[in-house]
Amino acid sequence: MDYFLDDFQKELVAQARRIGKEKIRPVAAEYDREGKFPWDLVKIFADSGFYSIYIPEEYGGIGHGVMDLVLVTEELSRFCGGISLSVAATALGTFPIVISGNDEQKKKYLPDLAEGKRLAAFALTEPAAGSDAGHIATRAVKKGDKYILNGTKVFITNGGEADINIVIATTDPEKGTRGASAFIVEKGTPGFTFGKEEDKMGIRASATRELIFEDCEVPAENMIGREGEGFMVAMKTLDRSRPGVAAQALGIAQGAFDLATEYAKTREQFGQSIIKFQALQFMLADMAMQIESARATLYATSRMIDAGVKDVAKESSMCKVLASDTAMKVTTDAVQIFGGYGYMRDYPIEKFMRDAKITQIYEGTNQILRMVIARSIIKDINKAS
Ligand code: COS
Repeated sequence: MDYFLDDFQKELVAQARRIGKEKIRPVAAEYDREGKFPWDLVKIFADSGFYSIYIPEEYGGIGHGVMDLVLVTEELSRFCGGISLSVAATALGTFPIVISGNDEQKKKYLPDLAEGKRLAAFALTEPAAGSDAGHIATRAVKKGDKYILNGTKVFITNGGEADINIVIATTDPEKGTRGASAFIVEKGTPGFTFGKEEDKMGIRASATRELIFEDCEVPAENMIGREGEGFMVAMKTLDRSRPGVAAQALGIAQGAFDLATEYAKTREQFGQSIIKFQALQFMLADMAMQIESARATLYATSRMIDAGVKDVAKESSMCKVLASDTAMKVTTDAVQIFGGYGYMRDYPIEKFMRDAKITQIYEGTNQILRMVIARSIIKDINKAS
């Protein structure tokens, strides 16, 4: 399908594809096996301007939006869903500053993030607060011109590698969602350490780590927005970042589809290539339709966000659910097309299936996001009646 990308976007996609083919594909299996963070590729992404896409021009970025970020993330993820994640995860940790930060915070942090000199992370999840983001336990207590943070965040993407961490903590536990606040916490701040490095099923080239705060003193000027606005900062951020997860999922699905069609063309059984069997053709047709539906919804949502549409919780959830469910289905079918070889680590396809799974879980499980979609539908019905 033609999505009528402009010349800049076409060039961006071509550049990301080149990097994917030449730099990511040859090393993807090694990074996956060793579970190491791809700093050498981060440098290439930084030199290519991938971290600057969504940052306003006055703060060192190129002032484009979610759509261009999605195009790059999708393309890089065709080659490795783990290596590509440093870009989308940094966007997740940068959006709170872009959306709700003040001018000083933007001037201080955005130029380095745009250049890819420093990475960002977003820390909301805790051991006992995953989907129920309104009930976090990490505490921030005001003391003079500082806040003292205590608590633990888990499963933080880019954790340990990111210099700039957005931490959601409660300043008033009685108030639930209205008692949370958002802080910028720099790596190296006394009282801020890193815990367990997770050994994951997929996206193994990305870093996932615990963030531990023990009497960590954060300057009050590092609060994003006002006290009590942290939950809203988080929700608005996730509305913008979920298309990034959708793009990662879509890229993984497309990458698996590319490999599956190539294999089906060359693999022979019963005296002919298996792509000639209708059973396989129907599978490929379904995979292609699912991928294209996910892509159309993702691009439409991204364009809505860039056009300034305010309430995109429903659309952003829809594109994430659609693309991640598609990724799981398509990668599972791709393994099926490879047959016994698909199950073996010697072949690249099983990695796509492992990488796909997380996209149904993080930045809002697909169950929670279906709830967000349903709530929005009910709200619209009530408004109309
Ligand atoms: N944009 C703006 N406002 C929003 C919003 C959004 N996307 N989502 C919720 N809000 C507002 C609500 O309107 C409500 O405002 P009022 O207090 O003025 O009524 C407030 O925020 C609280 O929302 P709600 O009542 O819906 O809170 P719940 O505790 O029921 O939880 C969910 C809402 C489940 C949607 C939220 O906790 C969530 O998104 N959880 C998943 C978190 C997640 O993605 N975790 C992954 C880790 S982050 S990488």
